Amino acid sequence: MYAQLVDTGVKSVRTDADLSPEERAFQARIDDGIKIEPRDWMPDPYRRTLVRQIAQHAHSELVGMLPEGNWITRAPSLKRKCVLLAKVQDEAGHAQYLYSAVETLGASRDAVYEDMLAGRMKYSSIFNYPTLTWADVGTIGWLVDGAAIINQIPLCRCSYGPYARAMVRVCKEESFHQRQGFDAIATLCAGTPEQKAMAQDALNRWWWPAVMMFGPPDGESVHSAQSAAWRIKLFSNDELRQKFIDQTVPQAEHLGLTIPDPDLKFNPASGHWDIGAIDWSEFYRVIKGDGPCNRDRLATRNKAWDEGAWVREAAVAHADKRRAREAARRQAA
Ligand code: FAQ
Repeated sequence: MYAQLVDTGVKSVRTDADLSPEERAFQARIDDGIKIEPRDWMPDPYRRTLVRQIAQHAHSELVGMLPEGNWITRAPSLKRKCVLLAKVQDEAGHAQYLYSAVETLGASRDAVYEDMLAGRMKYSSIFNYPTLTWADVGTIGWLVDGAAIINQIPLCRCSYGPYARAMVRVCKEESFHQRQGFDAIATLCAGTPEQKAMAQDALNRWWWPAVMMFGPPDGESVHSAQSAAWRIKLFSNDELRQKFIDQTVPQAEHLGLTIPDPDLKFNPASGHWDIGAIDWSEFYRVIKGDGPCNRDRLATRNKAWDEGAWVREAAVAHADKRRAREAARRQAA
């Protein structure tokens, strides 16, 4: 069952003539803006696309706890430590909502998770970069959560009900995360020259990976056309990337930081900021498993999974015991 639920890559949009009557009715519901719910009929490729995207999203939240988690014991003040603890915990919560959404599609949470642990399923490229200084933590909030919100706000209106509803709360929390990151960086920028230099160094290292987070350019995006037809994607990778750039450049200017792109310039004709060439070879290297931290991240997640086996077993034993006790009580009544 599970093997049939993993997306094998939908490369083009099927035309109306290719669709069965059921598929045509399904597409009409989507075109009318009606949400698809777990018990509704849906074509297998739609289900597989959602399992792939939502599971990858869930894995990203969970692996995304590691770079910032690295700084919980070294946060510069009690206030920053409390904020960071709460933020990292929120990301675990996001993963839980998303794994629950995956389960509504008939896939098992353990199966998709084990696929990630074995390197068969992806998580976001951005979490394969190291957090070398405290400024990296603020920069993740500012840029990575900032990018995540831009990508995820449209998902609140996507066609699959459980995914759309999960995104509403996630986006509210991400918005708080983005502001706390901006606040941490603003504090560094208003501090000593060394602190400001630390913020600039973090921006230099995170800018391009954040720009790449939105996925390959539209011309190379394998899934975009079909996902747009199914209203899973409401904007293209490049459209969202441009939105992020237009939003972030003035923020960097406000902070007195320089975006590490000598070709960055405002284009009065388009009303957008134009950027220099993106090094897509780096992106493809990272998503194939060869980024600076890919091996570390997977090793850490595998270790936690193995060492947590007894917790999972105890939870199942406890649930079985409660269920048996409840059944006995009902029989006696
Ligand atoms: N990293 O055809 P497309 C966060 C893959 S959450 C790795 O364009 P699609 C919160 C893609 O999977 C961040 N792989 O694909 C937080 C596909 O490979 P596949 C995660 C990537 O799905 C903050 C191939 O390239 N957010 O940050 C990436 O239509 C702070 C071709 O690409 C989501 O997952 C990438 N960046 O569009 C947590 C949002 N980009 O699957 C902690 C939901 C592309 O065929 C701390 N996902 N690929 O093997 C989406 O919106 C979409 O899946 C995209 C990709 C836009 C990411």
